[in-house]
Amino acid sequence: MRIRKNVNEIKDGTLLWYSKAVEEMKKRDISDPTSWWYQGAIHGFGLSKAAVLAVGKPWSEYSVWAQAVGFPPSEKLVDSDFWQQCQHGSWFFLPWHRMYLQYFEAIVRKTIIELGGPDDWSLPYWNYCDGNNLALNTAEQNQALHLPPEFGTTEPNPDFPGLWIEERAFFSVTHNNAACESSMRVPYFASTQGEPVGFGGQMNTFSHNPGTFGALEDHPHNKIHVAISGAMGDPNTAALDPIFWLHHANIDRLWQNWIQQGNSDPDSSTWLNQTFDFHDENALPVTIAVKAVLNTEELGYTYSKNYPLNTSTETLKIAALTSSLGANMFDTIAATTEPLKLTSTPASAPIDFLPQQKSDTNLKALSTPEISEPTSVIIMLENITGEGVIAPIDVFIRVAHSGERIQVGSIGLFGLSQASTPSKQHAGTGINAQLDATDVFHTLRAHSQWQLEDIHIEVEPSKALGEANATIGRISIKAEV
Ligand SMILES: [Cu+2]
Repeated sequence: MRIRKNVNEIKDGTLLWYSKAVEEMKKRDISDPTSWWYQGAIHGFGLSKAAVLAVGKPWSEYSVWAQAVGFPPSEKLVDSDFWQQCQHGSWFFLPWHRMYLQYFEAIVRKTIIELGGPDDWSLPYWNYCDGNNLALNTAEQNQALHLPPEFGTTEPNPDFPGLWIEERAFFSVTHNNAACESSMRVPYFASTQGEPVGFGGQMNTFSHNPGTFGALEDHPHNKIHVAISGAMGDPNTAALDPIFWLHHANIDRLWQNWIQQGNSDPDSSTWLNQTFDFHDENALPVTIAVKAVLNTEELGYTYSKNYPLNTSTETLKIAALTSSLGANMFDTIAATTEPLKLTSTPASAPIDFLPQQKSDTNLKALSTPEISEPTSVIIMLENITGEGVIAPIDVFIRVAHSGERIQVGSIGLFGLSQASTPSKQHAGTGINAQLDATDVFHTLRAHSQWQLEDIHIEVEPSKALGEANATIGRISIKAEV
């Protein structure tokens, strides 16, 4: 049994051999399934020339892919069943990425053996969840939020040139963006449209372009992608950053841990029998079904550590929300009437709400401290469309008359451009996100003189937008009824 280890705890040659293998795989032609380029294109491929800023130097999908050996690839390759396959906004997100990692890891291992290295190389994982781990001291927590030094900081680490990518923008993530606990507490895997999202995502068919994300996919997955940003912030280039694979190993580990904690995968045959196509380490095509990847030990690997519940500094927001599921429905109590465009520099924008008449009881329950029954509240941000790579967007509730502002959470728009572009399988209606605002509402209603009509919702990108843009189609507040 191979063990995938925490990157911050390995002392052996794992990263040195990874770096050498990446350099070797980059020398291979983009049409070779074992090349770095082909492996990246399995996730996504695009040739947009729209400029994106990273470390002050503009880049585009085109400029990243033009570095590939054998560029441009043939049309036949681009349109094949092997490229642009990543599953997002879907209950196939977790199994597809597990398959993807497994074949990638085997290709890297074979490359390392050919280079004269060990025959048991395993992909390490980057455990940014430790950034919120109370069992660790502050220095250890902060270390977990930074890329391992081997990947380079503002320039490549000279001993590990293969682990660097020029198009990487930010080097650390915030505690908030690394939050894992609330997703780990969602007790069911799949959800349907309009429900609070499940751990693993929405029941749908092949889903290359995202719409609504599952809990784990939303956070920490998406937020880590856009917090690292650069190539990692765009699904069409993300897998070309060597850190991508360590990020996804952590996501894969969290799925394994979630099952070990007593939760269950879907038993639907639609999910279990869905197949996907890849190439193995000998560049031979393989077709594999979801049901074949549900047990990592049967696949020959496990992880060095489990996710410890109850040790996080994070507030357990989703737990409150999901505990009431089944018994209660959610009803829209207020919504914006016009789309909101994000501003180009970090700035906030107030949104006025028009509370709807029929939800009188909800309004009362939300604004009256005397009513002790907790009412779950969700903020829905829908039809978010735009272009480019945008760092996590912080979402706040502001009380107009007092100016008091409380952060509800943040959203990561990974795959924004793809979700905004109509295609064969996708309407291009953008990304939908939801945030649990229950705690914030209960904090607010404990304050005197508070009225629901008095609140604004503010959104603020955590980094300047640069060339990117985004518009939120509609923001609404839903409460339990
Ligand atoms: Cu990803």
